[in-house]
Amino acid sequence: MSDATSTTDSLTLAAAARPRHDWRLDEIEALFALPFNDLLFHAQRVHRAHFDPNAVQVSTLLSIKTGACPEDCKYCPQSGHYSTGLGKEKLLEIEKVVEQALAAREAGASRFCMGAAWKSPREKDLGAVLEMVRRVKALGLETCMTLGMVDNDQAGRLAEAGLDYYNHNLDTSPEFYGEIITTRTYADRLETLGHVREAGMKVCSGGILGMGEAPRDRAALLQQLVRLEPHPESVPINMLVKVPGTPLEHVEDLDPVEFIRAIAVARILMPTSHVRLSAGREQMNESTQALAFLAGANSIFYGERLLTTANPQAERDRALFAKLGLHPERRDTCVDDDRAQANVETELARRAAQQAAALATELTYDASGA
Ligand code: SAM
Ligand code: DTB
Ligand code: SF4
Repeated sequence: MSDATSTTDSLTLAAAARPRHDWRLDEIEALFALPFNDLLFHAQRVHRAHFDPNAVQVSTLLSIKTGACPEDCKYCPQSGHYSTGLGKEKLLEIEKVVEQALAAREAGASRFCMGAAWKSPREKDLGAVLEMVRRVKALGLETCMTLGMVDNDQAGRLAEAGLDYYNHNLDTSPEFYGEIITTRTYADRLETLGHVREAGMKVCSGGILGMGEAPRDRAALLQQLVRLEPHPESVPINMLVKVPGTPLEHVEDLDPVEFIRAIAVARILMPTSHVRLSAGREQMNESTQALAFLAGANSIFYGERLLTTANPQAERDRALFAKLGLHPERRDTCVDDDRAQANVETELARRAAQQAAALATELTYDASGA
């Protein structure tokens, strides 16, 4: 064994035993520079110390408010600064959200993530958002929201309504950040993450790769994430989805091997966090996805849509899981199973009654018009 490998051996074993927050940039860069096989071996070993290596957490995403966002994130199809063909939509009705959550539960998701294209939630929308959390949670699903920046009071109210996770990404390194977003600062993002943590919610925070960043930016992003105490419970690693009309539409592709390296390093640095192979799977082949799971990714978005772009069809993911011998991870218990089942039945009965009432109105209207 070479000296470099044995040093990494003791570093990664120690990291697996006691998560660290003080990784230096040169240490992180050294992990990135390992021979690929060594890196994957270390990552897999750390992964196995904390997780069932064949279990993958499954979340489904829903955009509850799409488009016309005031922020200028260069990667994002929902920014009002770019012409991507997305119109401005209103906040979805609560019933529509519950309907989609029921479908996600039926399809096997354990977490339901709701995203809004806001700088931050407005008071007039918060009541409906809180009700969405309560209703989705009652179905026995874990709940996650991503609504932009939140203050202490908003975070507290979301937590009180039963929100389990709040997603707010750092996106990239502090050094590259200004090239991508000018309308909110890195410090703003860290402040929101602080409010989420103080309110007692779990933190979901990660970034996007393939935006034209340098290798050092990928290491520096991970360094920022590991500085959070505790580490984010959920770390989404997105591969940029290049959407026509956004300024990053024509950026050069990131080599998939570099993407897998970042997943493996994230796994080593944050040994007890779920690392999510997030946006970009629709553009990835099965082998790249298999390597991502080997590197320690243990969460995905499941269902044919992310927020506004495509994700693999559920059927394709089920086939991939079967091929790789993976299984969905069981959710954390949020409400007890019997109560969740009773709530699901109440929601289904409510839906059936609404449909019957709508049909009756239609028939009455037809009859009176005849
Ligand atoms: N508006 C909220 C915010 O940004 O705080 C929440 C929704 S936003 C769409 C959630 C995350 O999706 C972003 O932070 C970014 O990491 C990711 N994202 C957005 N567009 C993407 C793209 N084209 N490719 C990959 N990830 C993307
Ligand atoms: C995250 O890190 N990725 C998700 C979720 N958190 C909200 C969003 C991906 C969005 C991809 C582009 C789109 O579909 O609009
Ligand atoms: Fe708005 Fe979020 Fe898109 Fe940025 S990433 S433009 S904040 S929806």
